Amino acid sequence: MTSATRGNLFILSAPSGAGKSSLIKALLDKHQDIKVSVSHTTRNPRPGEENGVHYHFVSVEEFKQLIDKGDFFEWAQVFENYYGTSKQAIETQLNAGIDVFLDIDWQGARQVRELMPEVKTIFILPPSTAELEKRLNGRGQDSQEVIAGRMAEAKSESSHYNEFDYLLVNDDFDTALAELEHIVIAARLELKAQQQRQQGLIEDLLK
Ligand SMILES: Nc1nc2c(ncn2[C@@H]2O[C@H](COP(=O)(O)OP(=O)(O)O)[C@@H](O)[C@H]2O)c(=O)[nH]1
Ligand SMILES: [Mg+2]
Repeated sequence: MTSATRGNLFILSAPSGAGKSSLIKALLDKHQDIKVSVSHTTRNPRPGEENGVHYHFVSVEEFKQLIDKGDFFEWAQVFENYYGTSKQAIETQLNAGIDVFLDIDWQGARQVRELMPEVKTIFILPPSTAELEKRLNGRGQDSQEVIAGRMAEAKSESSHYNEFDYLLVNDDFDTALAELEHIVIAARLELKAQQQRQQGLIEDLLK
């Protein structure tokens, strides 16, 4: 058996309300050979969120210990809470040839770009301010103030769109999903990876 070609690392960032979680979920459902890294966070689980599945939920104290131990590949404070990607979570999978997605913010993306310049980074925009407001409105139970706060956070995250390699607009979900898949497929076809994967064929054709 030949050693596996190393997997590609992707970052998906977006303001809350752009539909990032749904896109990642659909991508993973369709492609069993893609994984998303499970981050650590100090925020409280929301209803339906499971520890170890959506996030590893930890206390601020535990999070700081992990920082001190050097366990994080990247970490950031995102608005009120801490979030981080553990090194171990991604290295094993990349080495096994698995493509890994990080659902992280622009601050994390900056750190990963420094450490792994070959990372492919993707930013998702919502189709309009009106649609974003509709999506952030939730069930319409939140106050105008809460919604205005979410809109301000979304604007602040969106202002970093130009630091990314790819820019998607999530207007039609299926279109955005197909675009995301194309990015993954194009990355798999890059020369360096293909030279390794197709080594036997290339040697045979050129001998
Ligand atoms: N830097 C960094 N950001 C993260 C990490 N995990 C999640 N985030 C980001 O933190 C933000 C808040 O995530 P979350 O609490 O799930 O709320 P959401 O806005 O509903 O997705 C999003 O922009 C996530 O991409 C991480 O490990 N590192
Ligand atoms: Mg999320």
